[in-house]
Amino acid sequence: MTSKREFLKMSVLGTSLIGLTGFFSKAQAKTAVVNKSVTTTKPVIKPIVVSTWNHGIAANQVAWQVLSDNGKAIDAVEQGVRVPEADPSVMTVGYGGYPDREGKVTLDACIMDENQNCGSVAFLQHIKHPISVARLVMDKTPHVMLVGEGALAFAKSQGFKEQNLLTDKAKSAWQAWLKESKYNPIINVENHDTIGMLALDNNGDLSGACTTSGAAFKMSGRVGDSPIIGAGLYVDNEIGAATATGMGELMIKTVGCHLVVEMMRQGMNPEQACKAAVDRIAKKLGDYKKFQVGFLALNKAGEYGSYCIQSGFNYAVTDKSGSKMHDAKSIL
Ligand code: SD4
Repeated sequence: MTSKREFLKMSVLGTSLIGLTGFFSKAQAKTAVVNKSVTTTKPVIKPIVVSTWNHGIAANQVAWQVLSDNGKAIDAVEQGVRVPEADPSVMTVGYGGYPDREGKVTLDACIMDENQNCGSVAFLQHIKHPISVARLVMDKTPHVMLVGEGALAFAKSQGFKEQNLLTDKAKSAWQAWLKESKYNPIINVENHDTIGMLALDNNGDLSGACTTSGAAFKMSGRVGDSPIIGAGLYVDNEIGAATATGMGELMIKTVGCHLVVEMMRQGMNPEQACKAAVDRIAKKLGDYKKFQVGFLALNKAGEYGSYCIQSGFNYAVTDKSGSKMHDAKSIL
């Protein structure tokens, strides 16, 4: 007898579900429709890696080395996002990131694989590579998310070394900000650069990673969308994956990346799904024009797309043909 898993595999191959209700029970048929996978007549583009912003090019190159060597998507995204985490010139991710209003660099990151495994850290200080701590939360603990002191203690137990993440440049920016101390939590084109990365490997498996120092000069203890599974990142290996950048509070309120993946499940292509999530945010939030939110999605067929509120969001795509930057479409 056909198991549910085998049946779902058949739907990936394009088997029509219509008319099967006589063969399967009503409940089975409903599950199959709800879980319908991305089907395509075009050849699958793999491997492929996509990531947010200009720093995505350097990050994708490292991810590509893993993918082109037949490596797993989960390893590719972890290795890829470590590049901006270590780069002090990227002032919104990892080492060199802008601090909170108390001058502390606090990092958020999460990672998710093709089997729905995920790991996350939030409000983590003194550790240069939060994504690798998140990976170990996924691989070595029974939990999904560790925060603050607990996340730091876990990182240290795994051999990570504490270091000062506040560079002179970030410290000067914070000191300049302190003169007015005006807390204006608008994340717009001047104040965002989280890296979110999605990859499809040669095996056809999807994974994603997202890492950030969050909103500059945020309140101490503030956590954004980037370490929250469903908000800043989501992966469903039957359908596709999504990641986000911009004002995290808006992604959390709408569980934005989960929404994008669910829209793809309903048949939208990646760009349409990202637009649907941006439109949802715009509809729920009267003054959306003040904010920036950008989604980036990749489906099981290796098709990608993006959408944002403000123009200016771009993303990097790397596949067999090389690397290229794309401008996301926007409402404004
Ligand atoms: C946050 N979404 O913490 C992040 C900020 C961001 O590029 O995207 N920065 O809200």
